[in-house]
Amino acid sequence: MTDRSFHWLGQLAYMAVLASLLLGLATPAAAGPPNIVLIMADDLGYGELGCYGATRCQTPRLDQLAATGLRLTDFHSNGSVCSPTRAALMTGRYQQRCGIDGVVTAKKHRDAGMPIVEETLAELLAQAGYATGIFGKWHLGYAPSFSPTRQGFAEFSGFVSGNIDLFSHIDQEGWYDWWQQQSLVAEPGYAPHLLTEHGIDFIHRHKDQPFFLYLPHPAPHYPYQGPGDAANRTIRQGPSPSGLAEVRTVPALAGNDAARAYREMVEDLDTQVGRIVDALESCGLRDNTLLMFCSDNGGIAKPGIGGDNGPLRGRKGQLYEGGHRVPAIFNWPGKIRPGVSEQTALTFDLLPTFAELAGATPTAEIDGTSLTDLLVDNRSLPARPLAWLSGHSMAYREGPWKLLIQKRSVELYNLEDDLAEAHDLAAEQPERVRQMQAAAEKLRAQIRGTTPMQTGS
Ligand SMILES: [Ca+2]
Repeated sequence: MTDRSFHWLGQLAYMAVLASLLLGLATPAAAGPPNIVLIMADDLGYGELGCYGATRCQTPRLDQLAATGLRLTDFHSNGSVCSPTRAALMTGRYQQRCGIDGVVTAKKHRDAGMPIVEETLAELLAQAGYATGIFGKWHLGYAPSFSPTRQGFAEFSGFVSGNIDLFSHIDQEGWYDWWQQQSLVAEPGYAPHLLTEHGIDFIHRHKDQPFFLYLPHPAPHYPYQGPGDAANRTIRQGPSPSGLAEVRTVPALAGNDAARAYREMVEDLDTQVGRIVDALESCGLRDNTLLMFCSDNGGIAKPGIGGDNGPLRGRKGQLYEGGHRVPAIFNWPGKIRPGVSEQTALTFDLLPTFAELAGATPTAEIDGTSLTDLLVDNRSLPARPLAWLSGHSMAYREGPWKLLIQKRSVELYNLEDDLAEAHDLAAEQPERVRQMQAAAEKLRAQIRGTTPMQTGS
C-alpha cells in the first residue's frame, strides 16, 4: 500500500465517522420510543373499506393509510364478538384465560368484568413511561371498580357497555353510560366526534412524551345513527349525572334510513381517523408514531343494512372467517414499508408488539407474538397453531388449514384455495381431521379455565 492510498483511506474513514455523527445529531426526536395510536372500529367487516375492495362506502383516509402502510389480509380478532377481543387485546392472551368467553352484557353482567389482577397493555406501557388514554368503548366491566382507569389508563372518556345511543349516551338497557374517569358526566354531542376531540386534546397535551392513545370507536355498531340524526333511547334505570340536558328523540331508524345511517357511520369513522392523523401531523409527531387500525370482530352481514364481509363466509358471532377475519392497517412513515402481507396475526399480538417497541417486558405468560419483525423488516412470523374459542365451538388454524369444530359438525377448509369456506374437505381427509382435532383439543384444554371472570364491585 502506498502512502498516498493510505492517506486517502484515512480521509474516507474520517468522513464516515463525521457523517454518522451528523446523521445522529440530525434525528434526535426519532430516537425515543414511538407513540402508539390504536384505533379499533366496532363490527367493521372485512368488506367495508375501499382498500379491501369495497365500493359502497367511501373511506379515503383509511385507504391512504393502507397505501402508505402495511395492510394485512389475514388478520383476525381474537373473538367474534366485542368483549372477548378486547380482553385479548388488553392481556395479550386468549381471553378465556381471564374468563371473558362471551359478551359482558348490559343486562346480566353489571357486576362482572375482566379481573383487575390481569397485567394489561396499558399498565405495561405506563410502566415504560408512556402517557395512556382510552377514549371510547371499554366493554370489560360496568362498575367503576372495573374501570379502565384501574387497568393502566391514566385518562378515560367514553362508555363501558357494548353500545350506546350516539346522541343520548344511553345503553340498550336504559342506563346512562358516558364517563370521565370513574364518574358519570354530561357531555352533549355525537359520541364519535366527542371521542376524536378527546383524542386530539390528548395528543396535544402529551406531544413531548411517548404516549399510547387507544380509540375504540362505537361505529358502525348499532344503533344506526349518522352525524345528522337524533337520539332514540331515554334513561329507564340507574343513576344520571347532574347537568344532563334533554336531547331530541325520534323512533329508531329502519329500512333504507338505517342503511343510509350505517353508510354514514362508516364514512364518518374514516373522517375521524383522518382528524387524528392530521393532529399527529400538526404536532410534528407523524414520523415517530405507529398508528394501527383494526376491527374488534366481523361485520353483521345484514342484508339491506350493512356489515359486509366481502368474500368471507359468515358474520359477527360465528367462527367462519366472516366472524373474525377483519381489516388491519399498520402505518408508521419511514419505518414500515408500504405493502400487503398475508401473514396470519391476531389482536393478542398487539400487546407484545407494542411492549417491544416501548421497551417493556410482560411479566405474565402471554399467547401473542410480537409483530415488529414483520412490520419493520417484512419478515415472516414463526409457524404457530392458533385457536378461536366461543362456547362449545372452536376454530383451529395450522397454516392454511382450518378445522371448525361445532356441536354437531367438524369441518375442514384450506383457506389458501378456498377463502370462502365453500368446500368442506373433512370427509376427504379424515387423517388430517384426526390429527388437527387432537391438537386442537389439547390447546383448548390448556386455554380453558385459568381465571374466572371477576364479580363483585
Ligand atoms: Ca364488536
